[in-house]
Amino acid sequence: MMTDIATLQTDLMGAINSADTLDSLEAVRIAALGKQGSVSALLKTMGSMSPEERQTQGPIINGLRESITSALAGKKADLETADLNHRLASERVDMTLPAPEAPRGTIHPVSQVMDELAEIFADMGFAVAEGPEIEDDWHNFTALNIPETHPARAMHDTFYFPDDMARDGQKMVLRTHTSPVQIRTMTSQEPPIRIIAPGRVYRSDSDATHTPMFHQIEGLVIDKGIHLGHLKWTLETFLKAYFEREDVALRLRPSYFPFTEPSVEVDVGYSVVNGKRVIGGAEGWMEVLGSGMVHRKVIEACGLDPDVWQGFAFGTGVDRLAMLKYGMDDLRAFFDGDNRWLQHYGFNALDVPTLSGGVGA
Ligand code: 2NM
Repeated sequence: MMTDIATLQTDLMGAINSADTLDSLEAVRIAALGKQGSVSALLKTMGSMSPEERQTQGPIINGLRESITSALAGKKADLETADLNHRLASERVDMTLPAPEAPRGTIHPVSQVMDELAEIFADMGFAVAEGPEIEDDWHNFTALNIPETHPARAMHDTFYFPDDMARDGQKMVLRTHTSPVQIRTMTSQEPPIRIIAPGRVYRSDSDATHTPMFHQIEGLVIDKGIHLGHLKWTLETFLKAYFEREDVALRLRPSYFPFTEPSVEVDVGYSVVNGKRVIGGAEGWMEVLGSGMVHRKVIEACGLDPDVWQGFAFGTGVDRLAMLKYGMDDLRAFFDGDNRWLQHYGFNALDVPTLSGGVGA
């Protein structure tokens, strides 16, 4: 029995030492300590031993188990270290290698278009304003003349936060438009105001043409004596600069928004070239913007006197503007993060959009 155990110990130690992979070491462990293992079999024999026999054999068998267990653990650690060292050596990146010919990353079309828009409006004297994406009910709805029961609240498919996240008794929402940024600007800055507010907005709506997050840009002008003529000139100048052509025809249609009176929807003329709609000409009309004269109740809600200050506002979808200018036809691909799409539609990081160089250059 003693020699059996000594032989088993020598054999197992040999097998452990010569195991050169984690898999072959695991095979040795199972052969020794697994359910059907040789050491496990010895441990089981202790149950049928006489007390005297157990007193002499017990420590020997347990000693065997302990030494095999610790030899296995030691060898496992060695193999893991060797494995890691091998990977560290073979997966090393040579930082002295030359950089790839061209940068691999691209500017997302949404970022590119936002830069172009900021550039165009900067030229007309507009500053860029930003605000929180998590808004309170007052800034997102109430100040915009959208009271509790107004159907526009349902129209907006709002993502509401749970009641216990209310702040100052205000229910919190993911902003459904960037208009709360205009409200924040009117309540914190003295007119005259000329701003654009680009950014992410959220609506609980998802299908082939709607994503629950999308990008909007809104503009606001507040000054004395502002009228619909200023609105029309601004939008026409913007659309011609953005689409980079002079033959952009505008069609203004009366509409309704709670925050503007009168409200105006703006269509642009398009023509069909190689089966695709291209802005310019007037074969058909396509809606691109919502706008209007800021409602006097909105001006009042922001603490301004509507008999002194007037203004206009407008809003549109950045993702849709990008699709129209650069010919993408699937909105959902914008947010898939598929590098092949970005390689195709993305922009070179070194092309800075400027008006003089052509914003789409
Ligand atoms: C639109 C259409 C029409 C708008 C109004 C305001 C504010 F804050 F001044 F009242 N901000 N944005 C507005 C007006 C937005 O988007 C389609």
